[in-house]
Amino acid sequence: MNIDHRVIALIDMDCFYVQVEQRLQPEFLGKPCGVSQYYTWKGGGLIAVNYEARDFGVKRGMRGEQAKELCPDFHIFHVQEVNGKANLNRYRDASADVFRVLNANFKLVEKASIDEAYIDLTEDVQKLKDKKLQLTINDFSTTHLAGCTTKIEDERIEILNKWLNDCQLDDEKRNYDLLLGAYLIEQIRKKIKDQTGFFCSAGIARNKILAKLCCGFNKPKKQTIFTQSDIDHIFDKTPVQKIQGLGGKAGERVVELFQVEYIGQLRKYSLDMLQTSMGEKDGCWLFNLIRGIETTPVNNRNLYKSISASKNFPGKTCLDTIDKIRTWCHHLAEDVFNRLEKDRAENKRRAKLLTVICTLATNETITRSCPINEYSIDRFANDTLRILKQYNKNSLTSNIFTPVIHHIGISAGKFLDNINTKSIADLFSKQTTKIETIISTENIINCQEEEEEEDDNEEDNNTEENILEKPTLPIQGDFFRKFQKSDEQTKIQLKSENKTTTSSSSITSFFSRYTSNENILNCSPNKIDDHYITCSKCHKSILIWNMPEHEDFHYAHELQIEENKTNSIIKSSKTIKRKNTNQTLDSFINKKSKI
Ligand code: TTP
Repeated sequence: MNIDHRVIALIDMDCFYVQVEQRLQPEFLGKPCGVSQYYTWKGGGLIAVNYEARDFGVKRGMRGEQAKELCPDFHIFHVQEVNGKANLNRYRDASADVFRVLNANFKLVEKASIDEAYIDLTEDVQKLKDKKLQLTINDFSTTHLAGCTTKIEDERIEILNKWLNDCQLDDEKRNYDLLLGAYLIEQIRKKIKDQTGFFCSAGIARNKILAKLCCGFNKPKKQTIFTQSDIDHIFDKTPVQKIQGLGGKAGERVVELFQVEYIGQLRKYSLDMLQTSMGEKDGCWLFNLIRGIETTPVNNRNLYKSISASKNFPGKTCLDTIDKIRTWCHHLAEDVFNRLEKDRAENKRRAKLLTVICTLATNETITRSCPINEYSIDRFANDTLRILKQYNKNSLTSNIFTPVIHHIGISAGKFLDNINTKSIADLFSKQTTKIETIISTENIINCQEEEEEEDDNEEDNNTEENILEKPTLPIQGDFFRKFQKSDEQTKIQLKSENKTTTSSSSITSFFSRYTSNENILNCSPNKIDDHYITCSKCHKSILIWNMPEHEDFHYAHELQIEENKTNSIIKSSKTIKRKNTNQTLDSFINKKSKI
């Protein structure tokens, strides 16, 4: 398959959590609404806001009370709490409804988050070509072209109509497959609406990055096509950090290093210059990207890699007795157990590894894993408690636990696929014949003590299942590590190189070398968006609220590798000092939620 002729779509549900709530309470349809989590302080923090409310200036991250000041009719839905902890099941179930529709209609669907999916439409489009459809503007009632920014409907229709005719008449049919892709996405979006009640938006392009970028151009309830000829003029106005993979720190580095604001400004740098500054892989990835080439495939992935539950206990809410810890171990175990059971029934698989993560008042974060021999709330809770008790400095007879606990998470992962429900008992019994292993790592994080506030410290501590290898851009080179080490040095080097900017003809010749598939190196930087942060281990960017589970995955994964290597019973502790000592994940999240 020629990678440059792929047709990729990104479907993104509009203000998803709000729509889920409105489906349950349709009387709020069309009214300004938002969803808040932990309704205890100033109306709770808003994690989703619908478009009616956005018109009043209400934004995610605001407090419910602030939203009401801006929009007195604003209605707040609250995330359900079970045992004092956010329960996201209703959103997960709604997401499953959407994915059922997508999977029933397309072969290659990748779940990118709870409300986002990439679809590789290339084959579907080829099949559609054989049908020789005569498409008209009426087939594209919500379609926009990325290069056309008009808000006037008549103008949209006129411009799109012209493009549509050009596509169908063009002998080379250069954009015809994008048009067919857009046609398929118009259809599927209607199906999603009919079958789930939810509206969504979409982007249609040659690759995932462009599809993701243009999906946001005309939200909500619309879709946008990004053609190759749009790239230069759109990139000239697109801030570097708007590109997925170049958000957050990664984008900051690029901006700082190359002294640019917009992604298109990087076009003046030659491949050599980019590679000299960023390393071979990252430089090449960026060089291709700014020319609209990005080869990351859509991975057919719909299942979560781990199922997790976690809870923060900031300030005075810390867990300081065995009784409290036991209760929470039970709550978290119950949450994970229920979702594992559902997952087993639906997906015919079972988790093999339980990972417990805990942050103590000493700023240590401990991660330990043990095999899952059976699905049982008591077993999960007891294993977790047993692990935690090892860090209690008090006597075994005392109910007091020192140092106090500020966070507990448990995560079940390492799934064994294709299990036959009848043989589950067998599978578990086989597992129990193995010597039970408890493997441990201790990861010391220099956390800053969180300022004690109201419950808002708990925000974003969702227990969202993680798609740990999701939106996989391949792990890239060591651009950021390199930058951290020698920023100044590289900057100076670039400044001098900048004086001898490569001429456009030489860029073209470079470019032509890199447009054949063999030469487009599969190299990608971190995937960072507004809501993404970079994982220090794999350098992928991860949705902020998925980070705790993502980290769990690494620990569990590393532990499993260790286990396989030595097949030992108990592994010695391993201490990893984190590079970023200034900010904990929690403080990052909490700060963000206060914006
Ligand atoms: P998003 O897709 O980022 O946003 P959205 O669907 O609410 O709105 P948009 O139309 O702009 O895409 O997130 C999907 C859901 O994930 C969102 O409805 C609520 C939840 N979420 C959180 O719980 N915490 C967060 O920090 C973010 C960003 C989202």
